[in-house]
Amino acid sequence: MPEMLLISDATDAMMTRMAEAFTVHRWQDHDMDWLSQHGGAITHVVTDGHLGIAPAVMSALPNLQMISCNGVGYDNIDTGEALRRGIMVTHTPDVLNQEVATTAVLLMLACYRALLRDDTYVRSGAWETGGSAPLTHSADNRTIGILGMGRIGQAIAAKLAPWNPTILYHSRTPKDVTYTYYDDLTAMAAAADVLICITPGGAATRHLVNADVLAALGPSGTLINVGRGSVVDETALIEALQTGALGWAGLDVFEDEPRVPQALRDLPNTVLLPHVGSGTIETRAAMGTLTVDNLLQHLTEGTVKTPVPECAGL
Ligand code: NAP
Ligand code: 8YV
Repeated sequence: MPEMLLISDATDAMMTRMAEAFTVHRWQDHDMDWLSQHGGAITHVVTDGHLGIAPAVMSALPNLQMISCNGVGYDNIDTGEALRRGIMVTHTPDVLNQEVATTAVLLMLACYRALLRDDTYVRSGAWETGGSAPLTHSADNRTIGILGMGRIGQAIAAKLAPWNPTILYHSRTPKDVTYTYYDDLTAMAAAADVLICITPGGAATRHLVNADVLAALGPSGTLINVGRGSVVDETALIEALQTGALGWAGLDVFEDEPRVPQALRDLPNTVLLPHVGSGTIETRAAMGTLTVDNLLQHLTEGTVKTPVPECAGL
């Protein structure tokens, strides 16, 4: 039987299908010494966008043919090295678009309507003695800038329609959409009430959202990040939220997950989620199915359903 290395978690449904075709080695049960002995037997890897594959592990797999990533983001997989070695890399685009878009809208509404503050007001009993809760601001009719108008960015824009927004967007190249393109992120932030980040991570997008962008978004502005933590300068974000230079932040992703700075946790004007943008049973099942579909199709036919763009020509 062919042998594979499972770096990430896998659902029971994924395990059943993978074990029918492969001897599955779980990385959590092994170490580099084991890999130096057995690495030559492994042809396939399953991982996720967070764990990726460490360069030392990839180097210890001389006969690796394919890496199937259970997630659309793959910034922790060295696709340059994969391409050089002729290793196919796949990911899970599209099947999670709607879920991540729901998470972005959820965070935006929670910020505007102070959902966590008002929930605490009821649970703590403060309502019984304190009278009506303070008013919040409306999420309707806002100008919303989307950083990254790709598959998920477009799903977010569509899902926001009932709130009657004006949608702006920034990416390196304009897209075939009806929204207003800005080639300058800071200028877009200055024009927007809300900035929603949904670009990939990695060196090219690191700290795109810096102190200048946050200052442009301003004291009544709201930052939503459902892309990658590395896209936002977290130190600058904390300072902007502490000083009131920025109004609110709704964050699903952080620079050093799962460690979230205490300062962010202490702030009343943040809503924080543990990277659950795609984290429903239904969407994770769809992602898992596509992850294993790619794996098995590569094994049996030498083709895949959803290669990452860098490997599409392999
Ligand atoms: P996609 O279709 O490839 O869209 C990415 C968008 O980002 C494109 O519009 C791209 O346009 C833009 N972009 C890329 N590099 C940029 C740069 N340096 N500056 C400005 N814009 C840039 O990807 P997707 O499927 O929408 O997914 C986007 C990302 O969301 C994933 O890579 C992942 O990191 C994140 N994600 C997070 C969760 C979560 O659980 N929170 C779940 C799924 C995905 P240009 O190439 O023209 O610049
Ligand atoms: C996953 C994600 O939680 O798809 C992505 O890029 O960030 C999330 O859907 C992540 O890949 C870990 O599985």
